[in-house]
Amino acid sequence: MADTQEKKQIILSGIQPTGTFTLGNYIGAIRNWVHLQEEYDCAYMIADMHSLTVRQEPAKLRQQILSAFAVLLACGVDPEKSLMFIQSHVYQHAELNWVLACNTQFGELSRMTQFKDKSAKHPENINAGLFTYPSLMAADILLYQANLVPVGVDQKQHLEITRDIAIRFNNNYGPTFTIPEPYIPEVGAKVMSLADPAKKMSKSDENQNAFITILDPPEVIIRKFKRAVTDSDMEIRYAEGKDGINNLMSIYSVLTGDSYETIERDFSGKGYGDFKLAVGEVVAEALRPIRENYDRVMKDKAYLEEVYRAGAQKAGYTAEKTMRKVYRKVGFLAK
Ligand code: ATP
Ligand code: LTN
Repeated sequence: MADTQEKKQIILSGIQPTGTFTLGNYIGAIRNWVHLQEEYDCAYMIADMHSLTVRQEPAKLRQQILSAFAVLLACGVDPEKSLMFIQSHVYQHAELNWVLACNTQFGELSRMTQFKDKSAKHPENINAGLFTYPSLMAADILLYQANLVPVGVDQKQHLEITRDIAIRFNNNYGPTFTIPEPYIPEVGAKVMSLADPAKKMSKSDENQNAFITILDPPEVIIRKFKRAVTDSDMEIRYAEGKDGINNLMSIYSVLTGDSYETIERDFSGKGYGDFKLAVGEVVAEALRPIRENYDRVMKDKAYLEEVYRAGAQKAGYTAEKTMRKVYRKVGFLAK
């Protein structure tokens, strides 16, 4: 019976359409989005507004937004179970961003490591949006009153500032927002670059061999793993100082379900070459159905449009409810 059923907890997450998603995005975030949609009330968003914080080429961005949306569907995010939408289609994100930005301190934004990293990477374009990025992200989450936010570990700091902003707002204006918790996987929260295992695997890396994209064909995946940087030791074991091997082991472990002990036992006496090939094969196999689904979904533009339009409408309804409450709390006059 509907009225005796417990209300499901709400999940919201987003991903920027700044390039083809990597294996890191998949393992750290999207894969969990798919699992979580069975038990939670989920909303997943293409964060196109966030991607403007770095200069984008308009025609390419438009294509990437659609492609990113199709990749989510191809990975198994199901619009029958989850709300899927594109951030810029729901104008309340920009509205709440403003209110939250006025309740966020310069000092706390200055401490964000992503801001420091990205401004070092793009010294010619340290724009105000890059600086206030976390208040827009807080708006994304708080508009939907999310309880949980599944992300990779690099986003933990942004979740903490979101919580701080929400707690402060509730204290100043009375209960308004649900305080969200991060949901970060234990293994695979930070997949490292294959070229430099001290660095996070990132879709915007200039070195193509540093990352695997979700849409790479099997032979490319295997070639990239064969070239993955490891160490001069010979043993396949998870240990400090073996960043390259640790990274390969965690990828293998997440996708096969095997523990590190099992992997160490199964590959004892074998060389790095054998292990790299095995990891490449497991990844290629895991991504194969996604690539096939993607090719199919991308051909059906009418379906894509139908899903994102319906998503925008539904998201807008929830977002507007929160927005009306926020405007009332801060003292704006009702229309
Ligand atoms: P960019 O390189 O453009 O900064 P990105 O690859 O870091 O982008 P985002 O859109 O910023 O991707 O992140 C989307 C989601 O993927 C976030 O939840 C983030 O934590 C997760 N994620 C990104 N990179 C990794 C990684 N290497 N390992 C695990 N999770 C990751
Ligand atoms: N900043 C995130 C993308 C993002 C997001 C969100 C994640 C934008 N809005 C809301 C979770 C919830 C990133 O992954 N770089």
